[in-house]
Amino acid sequence: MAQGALFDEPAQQGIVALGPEARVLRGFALPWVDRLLAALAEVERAAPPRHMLTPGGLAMSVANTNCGALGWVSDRRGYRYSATDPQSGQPWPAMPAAFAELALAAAAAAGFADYAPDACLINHYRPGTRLSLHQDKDERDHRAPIVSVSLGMPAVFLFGGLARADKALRVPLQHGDVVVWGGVDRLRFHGVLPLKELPHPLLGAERINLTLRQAG
Ligand code: MD6
Ligand code: FE
Repeated sequence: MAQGALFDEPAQQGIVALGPEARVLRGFALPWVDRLLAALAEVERAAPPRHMLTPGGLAMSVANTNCGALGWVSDRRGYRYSATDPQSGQPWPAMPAAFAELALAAAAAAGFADYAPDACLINHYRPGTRLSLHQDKDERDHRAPIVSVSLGMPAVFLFGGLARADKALRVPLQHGDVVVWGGVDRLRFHGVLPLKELPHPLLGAERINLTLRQAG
């Protein structure tokens, strides 16, 4: 049975409910992929992906960069949003129109109107890369949705509860899938299991995740 039925709404083709205000939109980004990848190449020419340091001083296994008015950064001082790229001292590249359009459409399809993302974190995963369970709490508004776009190699997304120890759902994500979580589900713990080496026809042995937020 589609999980949508658990949340008192008709199950819709390609939409899976992970919570009252959390949805997986299967293949939702596929019509945007060409525009996303072209825009991504432009963004990364100006702000190349890099392995930021955790507050503990270790290099993150994910390589990341940002676009939009604000970018998520990590270093020995902690996690925060910054209007400039610490590597160049310049503002982050502007949010490409295709990113914003996709994020708005996905948020609307998941029940969130008036979404205005001002930050997009771009994560690059290789085989073996993982993202440990965490909550996204560095944004000003802890209810505005997060829109997470998967490109390239498949991954298993962990979607837990409001406490770290809560059992996490294991959600397989494919190229083109979009996950949206906000409202009562916004502070749920989430992460990504270590990636298997399952090269993708378009992107090879890489997974790219675009995570859009209303941060400021
Ligand atoms: C992902 N990323 O890469 C999801 N959250 O699939 C995140 O959930 C995330 O990379 C907060 C800060 C950095 C991140
Ligand atoms: Fe996160």
